[in-house]
Amino acid sequence: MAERWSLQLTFALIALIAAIFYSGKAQFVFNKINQIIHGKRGCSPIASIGQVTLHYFGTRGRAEGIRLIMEGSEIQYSETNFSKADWPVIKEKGIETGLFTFGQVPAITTTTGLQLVQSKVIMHHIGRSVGLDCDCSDIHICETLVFGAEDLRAKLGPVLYNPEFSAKLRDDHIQSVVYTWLSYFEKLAPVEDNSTDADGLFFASNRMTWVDYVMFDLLDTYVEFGRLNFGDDEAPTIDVLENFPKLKAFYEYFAGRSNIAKYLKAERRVPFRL
Ligand SMILES: N[C@@H](CCC(=O)N[C@@H](CS)C(=O)NCC(=O)O)C(=O)O
Repeated sequence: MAERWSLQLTFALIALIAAIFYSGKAQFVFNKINQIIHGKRGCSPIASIGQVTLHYFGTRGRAEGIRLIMEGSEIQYSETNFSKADWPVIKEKGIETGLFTFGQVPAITTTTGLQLVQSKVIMHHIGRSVGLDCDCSDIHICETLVFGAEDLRAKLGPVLYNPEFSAKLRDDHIQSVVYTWLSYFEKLAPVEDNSTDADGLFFASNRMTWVDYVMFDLLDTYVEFGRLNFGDDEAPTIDVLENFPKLKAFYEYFAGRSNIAKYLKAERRVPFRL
């Protein structure tokens, strides 16, 4: 009797798998099962990652997006905050142990035994662990935004860390690079849409995702860049979002979310430029 049942069950399982396979919906079904198992939204949710140690200098730089998503998601974290003087020794050690995969930071280690580098990979991984992954149907939109953000971001370092950095260099960079790129992002920015169930301004999936943190961090970096004070009345600060109403609305909406608003004002937040 038991044997007959197990045979029937095996046939039923094979029939189910075949039906899912030939319907072309296998990916959809697996994603749904994954969502149910983890109780989190998004294309590829994962289990919680525990407490995090962020390995970075005591500056905002490429770690700030990671701090923002941890603050917004109430993930407990501590930081190494090493100095530039200590870096050569720390770097050698990190390469030796395998923590700094490419000899660079940010990196994270977690109480669940994870170690990871690359700022956007870390943000995505954290996002997946707290239900902030994009929907599967939006992955290409999210990747476009993140890769675009990375392209713009890569142009900032050489200007900001140029030993000759001045108000003129800042203003030239804003006029010739930042405005052009913000005009591209303006076209992708969210608008209030009452026909969806979105309860705020989000770049993808009609809800908050890790990509909103990437975009906010990018915009905040340039807002701060435009506000840099050179102690000179001849070099007034620039409101970089002034002519980008959709980006400005997103920026203000996101900055006003309660955990983010608290963090933006917190004393522990390091200044934009030391
Ligand atoms: N694509 C990497 C870039 C990392 C990167 O450029 N890290 C810099 C600090 S922001 C670094 O580690 N510099 C020290 C070095 O290269 O020795 C990311 O986004 O994490």
